[in-house]
Amino acid sequence: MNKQFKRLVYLACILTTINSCKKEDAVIPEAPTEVKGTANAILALEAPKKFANRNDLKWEVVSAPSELYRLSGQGLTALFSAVVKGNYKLKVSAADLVDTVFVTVQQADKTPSPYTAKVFDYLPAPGQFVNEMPKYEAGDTYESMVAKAGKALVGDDAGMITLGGWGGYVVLGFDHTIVNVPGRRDFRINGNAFGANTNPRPNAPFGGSCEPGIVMVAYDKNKNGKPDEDEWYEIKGSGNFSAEGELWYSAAVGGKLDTRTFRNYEMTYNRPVTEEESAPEGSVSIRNYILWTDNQGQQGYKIKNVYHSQSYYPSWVKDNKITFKGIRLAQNGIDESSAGNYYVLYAFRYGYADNYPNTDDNSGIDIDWAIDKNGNKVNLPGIDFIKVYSGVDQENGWLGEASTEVGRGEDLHLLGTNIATIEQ
Ligand SMILES: [Ca+2]
Ligand SMILES: [Ca+2]
Ligand SMILES: [Ca+2]
Ligand SMILES: [Ca+2]
Repeated sequence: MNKQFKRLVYLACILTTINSCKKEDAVIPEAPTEVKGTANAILALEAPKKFANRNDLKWEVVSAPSELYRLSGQGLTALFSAVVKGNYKLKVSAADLVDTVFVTVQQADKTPSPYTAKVFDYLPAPGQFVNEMPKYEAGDTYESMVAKAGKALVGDDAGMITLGGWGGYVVLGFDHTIVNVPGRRDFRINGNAFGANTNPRPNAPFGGSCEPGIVMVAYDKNKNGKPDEDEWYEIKGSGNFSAEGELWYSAAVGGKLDTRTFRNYEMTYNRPVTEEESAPEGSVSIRNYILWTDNQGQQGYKIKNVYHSQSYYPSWVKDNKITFKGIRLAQNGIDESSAGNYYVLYAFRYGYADNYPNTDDNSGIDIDWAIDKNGNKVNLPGIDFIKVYSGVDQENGWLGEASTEVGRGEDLHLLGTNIATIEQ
């Protein structure tokens, strides 16, 4: 019995072996890999099975109906996004092993809007336009103020909101993914920056009212339509590590501005103890208005000016202090009259909101400028969410504090705007 059983097992083994041998040897022509996707969305691709054990994969686009796409290969997977519908032919290879992936990109059911579609979060730091842009009314809460910021920034007749002084922020999103097209800038966030007409400085670089807002980006990795657990990346603007490369740097040093850049800055603003004008001097209504402290051991007061009498502290905030965190840029406002009456706020070279006029190429931002928290460049296929926060802490005499204004955001590809990048 025992002997017979062993024999059966032996035969079964042989049969199994032959069977699996047959499978391996059979030359079954592989059907080409075909994938369907939607325009202005991120599509996750997987390499065909035969690449399973390879770690030297290369992903390429062989033919496409438009240049406006991004393919970010990451080993056996890749992320693909395209602005235009049509048929894209991709090549996957690992040395001599080659295969083709066909991607059919269809238009989304709803035509995507090139403009900001939603505001998710809003908290300005104290500033002279806070409680005015958007307008605070008795009873407003954090939620209703976020909704008001949304009302201001969404739609064809979008207006402007203030982020207040350093650290104040807004988080917004689009109804589609903005594709990171290689070699081109991909979006801009409108502001109200403009150039000075009568700057007395000879051969001055571009300046006037430039109030750079630092830009962060994220894509909706967990695909729930919200910027929740998705990682944020910093757009590495020209002055995010140092202002030494800015054309006005030596003038700012000469003007005794604080030209230091802090990468991990924190600033706390305290609720003002009074809103009543004390003894006005020139443009100053209350000199010791809002007490602030920072994580560099410094402290001081924000000034209230005579032009804006409402509270500069966000009235819907119940806490008696607000702390903001982020990068603090070098001060860029130079008193070119040396008499306190002609401040020129100079532009950083690129990479910010409200830093160059909306019509200027340098207000365009390339998603390829994004870096992760360790400072490494990231290869993003596109983005869904944008955060902007005021980047400069400075009081500019009668002009008041530097404060980023934010208008609507624009997807440059959907608007047909082609702006070449600046290689970093
Ligand atoms: Ca790009
Ligand atoms: Ca501005
Ligand atoms: Ca999400
Ligand atoms: Ca401003």
